[in-house]
Amino acid sequence: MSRRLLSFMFIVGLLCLVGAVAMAKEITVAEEEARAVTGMEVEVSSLHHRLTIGPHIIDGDVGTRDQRWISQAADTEPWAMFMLPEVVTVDAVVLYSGMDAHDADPYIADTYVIEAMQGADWVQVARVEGNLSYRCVTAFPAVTANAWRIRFIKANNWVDAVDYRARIFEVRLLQVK
Ligand SMILES: [Ca+2]
Repeated sequence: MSRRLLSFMFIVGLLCLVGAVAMAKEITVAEEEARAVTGMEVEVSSLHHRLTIGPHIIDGDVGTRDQRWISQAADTEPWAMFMLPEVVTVDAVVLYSGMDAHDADPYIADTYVIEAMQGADWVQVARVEGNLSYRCVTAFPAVTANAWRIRFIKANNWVDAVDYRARIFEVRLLQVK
């Protein structure tokens, strides 16, 4: 067997191993529900109208239109902040967004950053770009904090780009247990 073939087989084997590890880390909805941080308060940058309030994104309902937070059209970089009475250690965030609770909906949150308060500063722990999934799971190295924030850089991927509204069904911070 040539060295080139051996190298190729080694690389293929390595890729399979990396793939298997990535698969093993997939977070199921059951795991997400079991690990979701509770007892949070939420504050948001703006409201589309008086019924599209911030607490809707932590009410446990991930698929009902009327149970979303929707930000104001003119708020070009909306954000949602989550505050806790004590620190929690979190290693993933699940965000449900869009209009009709299905993948590739044009109103899904496209690009956003997840931040944790460290000392007096917001520190970025993850960035999502080009999201097309109604349920978007973002895993990152565990961070301990009592305040978290999601800043939407491109709050939806509607091509006309005249509508900057974030349409968020639910946000879950997943606690390391
Ligand atoms: Ca909800």
